[in-house]
Amino acid sequence: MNAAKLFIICLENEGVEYIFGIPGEENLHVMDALHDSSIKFITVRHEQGAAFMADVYGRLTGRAGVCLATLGPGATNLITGFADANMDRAPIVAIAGQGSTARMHKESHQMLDLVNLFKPISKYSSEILQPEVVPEIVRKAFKDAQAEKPGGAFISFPENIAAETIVQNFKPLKVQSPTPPYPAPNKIKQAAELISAAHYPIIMAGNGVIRDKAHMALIAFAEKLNIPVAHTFMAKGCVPFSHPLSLGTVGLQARDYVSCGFDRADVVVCVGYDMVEYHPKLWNPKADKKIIHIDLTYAEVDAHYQLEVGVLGTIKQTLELMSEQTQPKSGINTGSLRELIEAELDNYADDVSFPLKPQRILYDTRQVLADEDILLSDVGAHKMWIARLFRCEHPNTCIISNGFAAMGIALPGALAAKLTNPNKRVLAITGDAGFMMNSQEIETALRHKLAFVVMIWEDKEYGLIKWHQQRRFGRTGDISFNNPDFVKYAESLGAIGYRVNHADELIPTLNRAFTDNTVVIVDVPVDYSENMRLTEKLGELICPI
Ligand SMILES: Cc1ncc(C[n+]2csc(CCOP(=O)(O)OP(=O)(O)O)c2C)c(N)n1
Repeated sequence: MNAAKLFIICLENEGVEYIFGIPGEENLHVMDALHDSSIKFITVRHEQGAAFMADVYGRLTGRAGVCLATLGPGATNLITGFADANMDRAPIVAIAGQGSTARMHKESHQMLDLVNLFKPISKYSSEILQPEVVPEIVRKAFKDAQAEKPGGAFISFPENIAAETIVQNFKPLKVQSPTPPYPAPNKIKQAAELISAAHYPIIMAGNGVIRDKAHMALIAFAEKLNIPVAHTFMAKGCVPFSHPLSLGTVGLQARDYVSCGFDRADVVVCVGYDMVEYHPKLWNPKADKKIIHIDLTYAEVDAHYQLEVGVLGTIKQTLELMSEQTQPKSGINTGSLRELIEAELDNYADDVSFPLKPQRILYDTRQVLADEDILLSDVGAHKMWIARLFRCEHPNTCIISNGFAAMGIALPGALAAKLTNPNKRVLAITGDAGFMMNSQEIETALRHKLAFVVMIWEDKEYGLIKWHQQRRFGRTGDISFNNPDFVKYAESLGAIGYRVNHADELIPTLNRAFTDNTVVIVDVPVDYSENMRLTEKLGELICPI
């Protein structure tokens, strides 16, 4: 057996089902070993697509998504999707071929120091320099990638080492994951006393709640103590939008209705919260809130995130123990904030203006998608609207990248979502710019018979950047471009394309797209004049009592 074969056996041992990637000259042995394996290789059209697929696979399953590239340019193409997974806390393992160790000490064709290139964007980055260490490196990569907070692990595999014959009988290592600490009783007591004495506590839930599968415990905790819950973009669904204690999504880098809840709060209970998404300065500008940090990992240091109490342990256990010792709150009314968001959506239910308003698009989208279906957002102005207004009822049914926030994730992400959830309908919503960044993966999806719908919000501009320019400087520039005819573009790839020409066409078009059972592009012209209208409205926001 050669080292490449042992490597693949180790990946099987980790439960790897798919590798997303592009084969290259320097990983011929690894690719060849895959022929005798249960692992399915998904050949993609750009390594960035492979990394985004592995990113979303990791986010949805909690198990590391795996992507593969060749050395040099193949590996550098992985970087954006890999960094996105790392900062969105999605477990990912990237494997790159590497030139022979006999040419590492000098300038050589396509050779880069990949281990150091990946170091700042990963939790672990290493190179296999002798066949015997394959089991340890693979195990460590998966363990690190999957442990809280999950992220990226990178393995460089030089071609001559992959080809080397292994003389001894090396086997994969036992798969073990760390057991989280039991929350310390004195910390639970302190936190419970703080909440009991609070005038207006509020919960800020982050994506850690979903990763720890603690959403039911969170809902029970909030209900028992009658404390309202706000959540970040990536935690959408940790408490159902329809829940009376749900304050909705925070994270628009501006004030929103939910900010009123934070203004009032004296104690903020941060559960699985990650400041990479929403900086504490935005919700704790005077650094005067009493903060309780509940998570599997200790808090990041920040002048606006100084803790009163930090409780480390599984989120479920912590919340259960705390609720037993905390006095329930009374008289907290969250209704008015929720009603504002609901009214905002409902007001546009019958809006027939064209191009379509973001509110109308999201109202109609919710009519078509079942609560369990999966919506993936790309990055742009559309993401802000989705985060604010898309009514999400369950965890992992509205996937937003809000750590690294890289454009181009939604389409390859939809492929991974369909692969992992074949019985759910999957919709990617993307701007026209983000769509063009990875649209080549439509061919990959078609080849693998993975059916999903991609809705493009077409404005022929970098919409979010225009919004920022308008807001900051009152004038705009260098943000316009032309698009292909998206219907013909879809058809040229073998997919189906529709263009919505009237507001009332959106629902029937989406319904039809889902029954087409292939990759379908739905081109929806969007009216982004609503962006500045929203800025103005929120700028004048007076908090309801
Ligand atoms: C890879 C990448 N490049 C650039 C950015 C910065 N950026 C964020 S949103 C945006 C514009 C997105 O335009 P589009 O995809 O058309 O969506 P829209 O804002 O119009 O909804 C840009 C350039 C980014 N987040 N990611």
